[in-house]
Amino acid sequence: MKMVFRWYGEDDPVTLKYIKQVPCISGIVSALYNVQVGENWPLSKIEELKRRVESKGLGFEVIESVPVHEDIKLGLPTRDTYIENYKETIRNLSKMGIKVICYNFMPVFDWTRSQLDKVLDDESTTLVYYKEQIKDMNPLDGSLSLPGWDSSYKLDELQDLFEKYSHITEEKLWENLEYFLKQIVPVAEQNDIKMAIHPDDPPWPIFGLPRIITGEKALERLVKIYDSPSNGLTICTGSLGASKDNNVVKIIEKFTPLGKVHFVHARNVKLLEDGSFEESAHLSNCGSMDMTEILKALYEGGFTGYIRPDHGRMIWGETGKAGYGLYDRALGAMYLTGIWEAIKKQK
Ligand code: DNO
Repeated sequence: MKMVFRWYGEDDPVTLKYIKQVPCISGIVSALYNVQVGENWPLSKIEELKRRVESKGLGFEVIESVPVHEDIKLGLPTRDTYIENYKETIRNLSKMGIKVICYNFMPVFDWTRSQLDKVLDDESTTLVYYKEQIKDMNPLDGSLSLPGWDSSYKLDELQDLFEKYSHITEEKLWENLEYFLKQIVPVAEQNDIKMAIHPDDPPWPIFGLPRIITGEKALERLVKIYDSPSNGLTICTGSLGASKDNNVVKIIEKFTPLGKVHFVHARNVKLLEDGSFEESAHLSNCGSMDMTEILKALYEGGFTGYIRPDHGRMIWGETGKAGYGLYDRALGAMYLTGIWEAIKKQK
């Protein structure tokens, strides 16, 4: 496995220099943040990012994410233009040495939490999803700003999107995903790129919008849409693990030996009685996920892909992008690397 770290580009307070100082990190996961969703990623901009990352002695082989335009998810006639752009982006990324592209198919909102700064007993802060809080939230209120909330939408655009999605059943969303993949995957295959879909986070419908990449059955259906090593998965332990219905270890045991797991987001979540959850430190006894079992399943399945520590708490007074500070993620990366080393040496 290759341990990588997410970096949000020049504006990220966590610098490449600091990331490089975490000894287990071999590469960066990033994206072009100033290209509009649906537009083609220009070669020159990708090259610039690659140069920046590599100049610090870090690898650059994973993109998270190339976002999918809503018209593709909605199956609108305009989708074909956006799909062509996506193909061009795949070709350009391949030219720059990218091996894995992470993407998701969540309507409108990406990952969603109800609070970003829940204070824990140890006075660190973390991201949480409390069902009670979500119940009282109205995305059309306009003043909400949480991760995954695309603040570039104006209120009327958001209303329009909600109206359009009111006609999209889960089955229809699957059809639109299938249409997309059947065009994208062959291009990825020709260009030696592995597409890795990220599960929906949380893995259930929110605000009346459909969500389909929710668990084992969905992943099975996904890989069957187009049988190719380029049609694969990002296993996000915290997203899948947020639902009691998902057995993350079993999911890993199933898909890793099939060569479908290209990217792993490793993080822990503490599940609460009512189906809510809190993000915790990576350590197994801080949450509901058993990281040793997770890594064992990957190891035994022959995993050779990329893995990154996922959201951490904000600790030691660090400020910045909630969940994406340096300290707790670095602790997580070292912890995961330690487990991996121990598993490997015992074999
Ligand atoms: C959350 C992330 C997600 C992820 C996208 C993948 O922190 O794991 O935002 O980047 O959903 O497409």
